[in-house]
Amino acid sequence: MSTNFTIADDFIAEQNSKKADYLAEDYEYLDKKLRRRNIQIENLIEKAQGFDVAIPSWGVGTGGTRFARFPGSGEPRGIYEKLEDCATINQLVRSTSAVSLHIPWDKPESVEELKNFTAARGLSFDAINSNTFQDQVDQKHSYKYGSLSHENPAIRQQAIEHNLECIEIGKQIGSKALTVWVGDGSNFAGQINFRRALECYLDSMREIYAAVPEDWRLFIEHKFYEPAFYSTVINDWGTSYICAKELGEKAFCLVDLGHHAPNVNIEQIVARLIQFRKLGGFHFNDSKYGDDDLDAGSIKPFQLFLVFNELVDAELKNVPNFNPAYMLDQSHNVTDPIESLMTSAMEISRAFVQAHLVDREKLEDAQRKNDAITALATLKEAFTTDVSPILATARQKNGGTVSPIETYRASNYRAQKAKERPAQIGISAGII
Ligand code: PSV
Ligand code: MN
Repeated sequence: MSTNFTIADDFIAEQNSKKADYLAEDYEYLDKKLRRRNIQIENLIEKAQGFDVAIPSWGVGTGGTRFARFPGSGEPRGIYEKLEDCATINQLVRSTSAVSLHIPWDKPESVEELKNFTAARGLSFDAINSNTFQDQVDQKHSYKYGSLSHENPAIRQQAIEHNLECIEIGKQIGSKALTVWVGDGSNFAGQINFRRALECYLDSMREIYAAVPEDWRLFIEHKFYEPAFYSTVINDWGTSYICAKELGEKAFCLVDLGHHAPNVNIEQIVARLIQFRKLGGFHFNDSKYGDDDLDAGSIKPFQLFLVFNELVDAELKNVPNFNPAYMLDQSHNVTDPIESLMTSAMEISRAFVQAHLVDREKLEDAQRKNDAITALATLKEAFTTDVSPILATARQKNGGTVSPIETYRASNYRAQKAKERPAQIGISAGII
C-alpha cells in the first residue's frame, strides 16, 4: 500500500514558490486595509491555522441520486483508499485532519492496522456514524419500517446493538462522539403513531446513551424529510433538542445544514442551541431545494457566514461548554470529490475568518439603537472582505499549498489513482 502515489512535499513547495509574489502583494494590501480597522492580520492567520473540519469517509467517493450514479475514475474502493484521499486533502489544505467513519461501510478488519495507517498519514478519527437506515446482507431484521423507533422490540434491539458496536469501534480508534441519524418515519398519514414512535426512539436512545463513555458526546441529527416523505421521527431541531435534554448531559444536537425546509433560519437555530447548551456540531453542505448535499458555501455563502457569526460570537463571549464539532457531509455527483471537499473546507475556513472580522462592539451598539442599516453594514463589511490571502498564508504556514485546486490538478493525482484503482463493478460510495 505504501508504494501508492502521493504528492511530494517538494512538489507543493515548487507550486507555492510560483505564487509567492502574488500572495505577498495581496497580503500586503489586506494587511493595510485591516490595520485601518484595528485588526491584526497575524491573529487571524493564527485563528485560521487552528481551524479544522472533519472529512466524511463517504464523501471521497462519487455520490449519486435516486436516479443514477456516474462513477469517476480512480475512486476509492475501500476504507484504506478513502483514507489515502482524505490524507491528500489534508496535505493540501491542512484544515481537515480528522475523518468521520460510517459503520458498517468502513468497518475495519483490523482496528490496529486501520489506526496505524491513519496515524502514519497524520490523520485522526472524528465522530463515528451508525447506520440503521439500510439493511445489511447478514442482518436478521429489516429496517424497512424503522429502526430505533420501530414498534417491534427485536428490531429496536438490533438497532441498539449496532450503535453499541459503533461505540466499541469508536473507543478503539479514538473517536469521542457517536452521531445517530435514523431514517425512521412514515410515508402516509396514519402510518405510524407519532407519539409511540418517539417514545420507542427515546427508549432505544436511553440504552445507547448509557453506553456512551463519560468523555464522549452523543449527537442527534435531525432531518425533516427523506427517506420518509410524510413524517420523520426526528424531524427538526426542536425534537432533537427535547431528546437531547431527555437523555442527559452527554447528548447534543447536530445540525446538518441540508436538513431543513428551504428558507428556514438556520443561524437562528444555531443561536438557540448555543443558548441552551445543546449545540453538538455540524454537518456542513449547501442546498437550493432540500438535502441536496452540495458543496458548502456554493449556493448560500452569506448563510454560512451568518452561522459562523453566531459561532464566533459564542466563542468570543466564552459561552460555557461551547465546543461544536465541525464535519462536512456532502454528496459529489458532478465533481472530483477531492476538489469539492478541498473547496468546501476552504469556504468554511473563510466563513470562520470573516466572522472574526465582525466589529462586535459596533454591531451591538447598532442593535441597541435599533439601527438596522448599520447592523447589516457591519456584518457585510466583514462578509465582503476577501480573506483569501489569510487562508493561503495559513495553509502554507501549516505545510499546505497556496492554491489547492491548481496544485492538485498539476500533480495528476487522480490519473495516478485511476491506474492504481481499476474500477469495480457495483461498488457503493455510500449515498446512492
Ligand atoms: C443523512 O442524510 C445524512 O446527513 C446523515 O448524516 C447520514 O449519516 C449521511 O447523510 C450519510 O448518508
Ligand atoms: Mn448529515
